[in-house]
Amino acid sequence: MRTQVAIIGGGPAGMLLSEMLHRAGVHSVVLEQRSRAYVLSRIRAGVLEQGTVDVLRANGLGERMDREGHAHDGMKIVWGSSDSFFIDVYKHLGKRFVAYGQTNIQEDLFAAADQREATVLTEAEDVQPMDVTSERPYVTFKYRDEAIRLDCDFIAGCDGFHGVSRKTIPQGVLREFEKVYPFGWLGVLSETPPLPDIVYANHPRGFALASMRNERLSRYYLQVPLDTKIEDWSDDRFWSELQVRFPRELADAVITGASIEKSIAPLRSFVAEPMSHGRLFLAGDAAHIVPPTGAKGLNLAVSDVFYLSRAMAAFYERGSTSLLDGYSAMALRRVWSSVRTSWYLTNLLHRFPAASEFDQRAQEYELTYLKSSHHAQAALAEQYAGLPFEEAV
Ligand code: RFL
Ligand code: PHB
Repeated sequence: MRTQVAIIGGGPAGMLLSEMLHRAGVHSVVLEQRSRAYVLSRIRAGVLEQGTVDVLRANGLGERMDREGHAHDGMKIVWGSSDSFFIDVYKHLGKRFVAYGQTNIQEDLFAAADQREATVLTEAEDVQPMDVTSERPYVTFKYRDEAIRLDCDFIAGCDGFHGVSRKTIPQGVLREFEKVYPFGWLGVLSETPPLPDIVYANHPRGFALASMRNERLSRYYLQVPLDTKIEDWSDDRFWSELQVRFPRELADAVITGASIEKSIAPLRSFVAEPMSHGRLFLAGDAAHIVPPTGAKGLNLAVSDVFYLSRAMAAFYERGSTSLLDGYSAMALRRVWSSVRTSWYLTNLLHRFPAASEFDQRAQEYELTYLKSSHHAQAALAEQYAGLPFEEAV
């Protein structure tokens, strides 16, 4: 088999890259190790930055998002019994967010791929990028018991944190930066009307978050210890713990109901540098992970793909390699900005098991400062909104 770009991983990064390359007249093949049903069953992100929304719209993926997504202006932070402030991203930056599930984006991407009869091979096994530093890289894999070699000009590693692509970059070239947090998030999806705003709560019993997918679908999270077992968390236990962690009037406004999904995710910050090696280019979670506190992971996958598809399009249109050469440095500027913001919000909003009384007081006074300072709120709004995409130079 031969293609121009072999894309490993059919998550949001891989499928969006395939769509954007197609629109630039570049052919790709997507190799995904899981089934489509499995990929669609993963409940993950929900909050899209304006830049992400713009990219999706510009690539024909906005129709259902604009119909079913829920636009909002910012997020609320609450702590203590009643302290709170609203980070008004719209007021400070004129940008809005859209709550629209990653599952829906993934469905929209598969639908668009089907329409253009894209080659998306699911349940591809033993996928392996080969000869990435040569002019003629290729990918080997097994598909329906047949061993296949896919020759290509470039390989895009969009295979998430546990994928194979990053691992082919040799030690000594790759630098990894990592921080693991001593807790996880227990998430519940329920068919109940959400609270009107996204609310992040810092409470002595731990962090809690209220979010949404649409007017009839809510998403809530609780900070839990890493050894938490899902079986120990009945719906009743989840709702009563959530209500304890929110101030009274918000707790009373939470409409509870049966969960339709419940899962636990560990929290981690991770960045791999550089994001390219020879003709292999990493995008999305394959290159970096953020704790979900800033709602940045999917948005970073989209900005990586925006830069990478533009760089590949420039190569095929004009034979220019300068954007490909600069891809890693450009993508990493935005990555580190969001990595830092997610780390900051994680520290601000969670209860760390080993925190000293000093740490606790410092955290409380950081919240007090944020509440009192217009400038601090403007700075946080700018970071939460995500940096604008850089122009091609
Ligand atoms: P994905 O989604 O992990 O997709 C990678 C794909 O690659 C496949 N794969 C392979 N295929 C072939 N061969 C191999 N060897 C392969 N190894 C892996 C996998 O099966 C998979 O299909 O990475 P991608 O595309 O980079 O997308 C990243 C996002 O999924 C991720 O950043 C977000 O979900 C993070 N995230 C959030 N991001 C946001 O922007 N806003 C949010 O509100 C938000 N909330 C969240 C989140 C992530 C969470 N969890 C569970 C980690 C909330 C949670 C709870
Ligand atoms: C979500 O809706 O799933 C969500 C919202 C905000 C976050 C993380 C996840 O910070």
